[in-house]
Amino acid sequence: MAPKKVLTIAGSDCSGGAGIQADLKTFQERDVYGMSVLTVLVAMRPENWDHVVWPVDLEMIKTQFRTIFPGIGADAAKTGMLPTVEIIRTVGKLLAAAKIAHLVIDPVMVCKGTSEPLFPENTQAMIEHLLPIAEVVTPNTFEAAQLAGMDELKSEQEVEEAARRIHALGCKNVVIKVARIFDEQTADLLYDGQTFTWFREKRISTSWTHGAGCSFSACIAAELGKGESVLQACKTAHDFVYAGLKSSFPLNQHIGPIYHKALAKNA
Ligand code: PXL
Repeated sequence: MAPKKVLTIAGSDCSGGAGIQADLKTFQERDVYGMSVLTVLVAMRPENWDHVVWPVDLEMIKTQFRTIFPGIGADAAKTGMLPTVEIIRTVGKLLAAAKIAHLVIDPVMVCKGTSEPLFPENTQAMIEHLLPIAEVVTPNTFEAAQLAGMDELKSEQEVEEAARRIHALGCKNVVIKVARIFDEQTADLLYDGQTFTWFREKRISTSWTHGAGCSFSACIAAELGKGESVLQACKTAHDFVYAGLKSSFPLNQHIGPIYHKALAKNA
């Protein structure tokens, strides 16, 4: 039987840990056929790992998109880094017109190690053009606070309140990735508009977490594409990333990715 087809619309992280590189590795691990629409190229200066960001020409983004829709079709899609308001608006319109069965929006605002949004004006554009068409949106706590219009999230109650507010923006399901609030725990919170489901783990003490967020949303898209429920897709993504984090490793003194093969090897 032919594999399900899943599309990532995201940026290139030439270090291989995040962006489309992480998404395609995740798709391979989850046994779906991965395709990509590249929105931006990201490179890092070797001295200090400062990011250099080069958006892809809008016409070329549209041309790539048309290769997939209507050219091929996909069972699910996810978005990652979309660097400009214009690109967010265009991708939102293309996705809405394509009527994709399953759409996961990863509202990427920062890269690991940076605390300011790369493109602050993009938050409003994501709220307007992407959240209303999302089946699942997967912010980290920083992105969740920005989308919800809240200050830094510091408690379980505040994370749940942010999930409520983001859900009210029109997406069907919200998953907030809680990496840093609790001392002993990492957790993901799924809110479907009715029920809060917490996936909790003992916290892993590592700095090598690059690509965890991208891989999480990619895994959800893969599982939805294969016909899993949102709840099961989130559980699998949680387990996939947690296993990857337990086996994460440094590339250099600045950065270290999760290990995408970890869940399969330990299984
Ligand atoms: O981890 C966020 C992220 C997403 N997409 C691309 C990136 C990064 C961080 O480096 O480079 C392309």
